[in-house]
Amino acid sequence: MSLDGEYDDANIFAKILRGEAPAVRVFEDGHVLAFMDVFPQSRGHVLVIPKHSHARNLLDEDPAVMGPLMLGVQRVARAVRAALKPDGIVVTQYNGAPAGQSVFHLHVHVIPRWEGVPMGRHGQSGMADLDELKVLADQIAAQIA
Ligand code: DGP
Repeated sequence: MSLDGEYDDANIFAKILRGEAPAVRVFEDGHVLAFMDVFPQSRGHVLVIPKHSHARNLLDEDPAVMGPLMLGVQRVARAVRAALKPDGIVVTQYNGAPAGQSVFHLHVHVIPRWEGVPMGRHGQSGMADLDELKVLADQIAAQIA
C-alpha cells in the first residue's frame, strides 16, 4: 500500500485495539496503547499506537492526536530505559509499503539498543517467545511513570 488509500478497519492493530486479536500489552491511557512487537528487532521492542485514530500513517493523522501520541512514546521510552538499561533507543516510524510499513494503522517503534548487539532487520525478524515478551512487558510496565 502506498501513501494513498483508505484506512482498513480489519488491520491487525485495529483488531488488537478492539480486543479481537491478542497482544502483550505494556501500557495504555486515554490516548495510546503500547504493546510488545511480536517480531522484535531487539529485546524490549515496543509499539505505541493511537487509540482513537483511523490514520494509516503519520501524514494522515489528525494533528490533535500527535501530541498525546508522542507523549505516550516518550513515557514508554523512559520506562524501557529504566527497565532494561539499554545503551540507546531507536524511535522510528514507517509510512507506506515502499518505506517498509507493513501494518497500516499509525504506530511508533521503540527499540532499545545495546553496544555491540546488532539490531534485527525491519520486517525480517522472527517471532518472539510469548512468555519472554510477557516478562519484558511486566518489567517495562512497572517503570511507567
Ligand atoms: P511496520 O513495518 O512499521 O508497519 O511495523 C509493523 C510491526 O508490527 C512489525 O515490527 C511487526 C509487528 N507486528 C506485525 N503483526 C503483529 C501482531 O499481530 N502483533 C504484534 N504485537 N506485532 C505485530
